[in-house]
Order: sequence, then structure tokens, then C-alpha cells
Amino acid sequence: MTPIARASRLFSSAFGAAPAAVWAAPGRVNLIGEHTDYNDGYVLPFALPQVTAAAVLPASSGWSVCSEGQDGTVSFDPSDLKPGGVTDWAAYVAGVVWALRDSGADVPPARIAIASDVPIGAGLSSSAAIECAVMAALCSLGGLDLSAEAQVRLAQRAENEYVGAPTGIMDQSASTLSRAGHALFLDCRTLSVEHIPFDVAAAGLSVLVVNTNAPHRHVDGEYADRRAVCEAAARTLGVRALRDVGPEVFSRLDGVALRRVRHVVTENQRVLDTVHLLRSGDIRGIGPLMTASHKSMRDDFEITVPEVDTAVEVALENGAYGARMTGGGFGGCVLALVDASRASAVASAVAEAFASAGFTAPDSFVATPSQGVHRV
Ligand code: GAF
Repeated sequence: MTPIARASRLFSSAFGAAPAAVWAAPGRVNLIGEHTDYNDGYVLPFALPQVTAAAVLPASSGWSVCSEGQDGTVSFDPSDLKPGGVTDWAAYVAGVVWALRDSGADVPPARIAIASDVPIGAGLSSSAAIECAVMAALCSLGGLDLSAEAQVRLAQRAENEYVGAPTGIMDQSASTLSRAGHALFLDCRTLSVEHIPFDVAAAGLSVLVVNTNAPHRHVDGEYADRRAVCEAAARTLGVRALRDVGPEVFSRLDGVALRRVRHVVTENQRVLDTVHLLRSGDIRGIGPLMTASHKSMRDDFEITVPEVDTAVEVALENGAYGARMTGGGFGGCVLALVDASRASAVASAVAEAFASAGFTAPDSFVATPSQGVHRV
């Protein structure tokens, strides 16, 4: 059963009525452009077919939410909405209500049921999927006139200020703005968007996603540390954000700051180069840029772990055109661009290498660029 059907069914059993609407928001992979979003740089994600579904119905007051796999229903009203007032998984829902209300929107009281097939904790943006599904559902239910860009920015505020994770704007943008068959080229300073055709299947290719199932180690603290070092480096260099500098600044830096800045500067260029190749229809040509991105994350940004490095190496040894970790790092998933006919062989080779290394078994699937948030 799809998450959409499961959210509807859960809604009926929890609230004794049928939902008025169901909205679905996808997880994402990022083709290239990692840790560039909070540096005002460029990213190139695409939405996954895996979604989080939010089934909704107006209520007389307050908000009640239940989620598949979680016990009971969490209820809150405006007085509970200060950051920290609602915790755990329901904070992603309360955060959206809080951000909307804080912006002056008249958020409708509602009952909400959630179901998802976006893997959690795998760096595939499960938290943005829940935020964006709830955001779209509440905006529609209340007739709130918010642009897609406003919804993205408010969903990011929910994550940053309510949940307390200092992330950039890529994930909420990907979940909201993506288009099927395309990658989303996003300028994270202006939020200007170009939908880049990315028909991998027509080119006889697949994007294989390997979820390493590596336990995330120190993710939150390490992410915040990388962001802080980048922002401090921008101040030192006298610019608003690292997007405003190029390789000419490398000679003014050393040590950790040099490595972090070098990653961001070269990664932004790799995104632009990838977009250039895709615009000319050369999908295979982006492979070396993906692999260079991985090396930069491994050696300069220092956000990979042995499981992801192994998955990348084995994919390349088995014929991938390029491979890289996707997402915030310290575990999570690897993308490999492979001939479609080789996808399962590459997945098996990675699984064998993981077994030999004593790592937890990985999961793999082929990702097709899918639609952003939508009503179903
Ligand atoms: C996480 C964050 F949520 C994004 O904003 C982005 O920084 C990404 O890590 C790294 O590119 O997914």
C-alpha cells in the first residue's frame, strides 16, 4: 500500500472520519552541490518517488497529529507553539504551524495523519518531506495565499528555529519545487530555479542509490561545526558568503579553513559544470564531477565515513561513470551513475564488499527524478 493510502487509512482509524485531502511531498537526492546551500551557493537535487503523505481535515480548534509507527495522537494549541513546546517527531508538524503563524498566516485548526516511505536518517530528506507535505496541506486547507518560495522559506524556518537543526534551504526547495524528469538547479541566494532535463533512463543510465545504513555519527554537531567554519571564513575574507569567493582566496588561508573553503568553492564550480554538461545532453560526462565531489567531501570537508567511501570505490571499480555521497554526510547514501543494465550488479558488488568489511548490509534502489509536493 502506498503512503498515500496508508495516511488515509490511518486518518480514518485515528479520527473516525475521512480526510478532506491528502498531500504528498518527496524525499530527495542531491546530484551534486553539497554544503553549498548555506554558503549562498548552488545545488542540483532531484525529488525521489518516495514520499511523505499528510492526510488532513479541518478541526474546530488546535491541531492533532498522528503518524504511522508512532503511538497515539499528539495535540497542541497556539499556547504550546513556542519552540521546544512540542518535541520528537511531532515537532516537524508543530514547527510548520508555528512558522506559518509567526509569519502572520491564519492557520486552520486541523487533524493530520502522516505516513511515509522516505527512509529516515539516511540523508534523503525525510524531515523536509514531512514539513513540506504539512505546509502544502495546511496552506490549501486554509486557503492561505503563499507562493511556493514563501512555503519553502517557512518550512526551513520550522527546521532551523523550531526543530533546531541549522540546515540550509536545499531540502525544502527540492521537496517543494522539483519537477518529474528534471533536476532542480537552485541558486540558494536568490532561490532562482531552472528545471534541468535529466532523463537518465532515455540515455540507458540509472542513478543507483546505495543506502549504507551506516549509523550517523555526531551528525548534528559536525554539521553545525562545518557551517560555523564556513561563516567564520566568509567573515575573515570580508564577504557575505563563500559563494562570493573563488580559488584566488586559497593562498590567504591554511589548515582547516583552507580545506573547508576549497570544498565549497570547487563544489560550486562543479555544480555549474554539471549543469553545463546536462544542458548539452551529456549525462555520462557528469560522472567525473560526481567523483571529484566525493573526494572533496572526503579530503577537504571531511564528512564521509568508511562505509560511504567503500560504496563509492566499489561502484567505480564496477563500472560506474561517477559516484558520490549525497546529503549532509557522516553516513547516509551514495549515488552511482551507472549503465541501467549494470545497476543490480553494482548494488550486489557493494553488498558483497560491505559483508567482507563487516559493515551493516546496505539497501539499494534506482532513483527516478520525480514530482515535488502535490495533492493526490
Ligand atoms: C542537509 C541539509 F539539510 C541541507 O540544507 C544541506 O546543507 C545538505 O545537508 C548538505 O548539502 O541535507
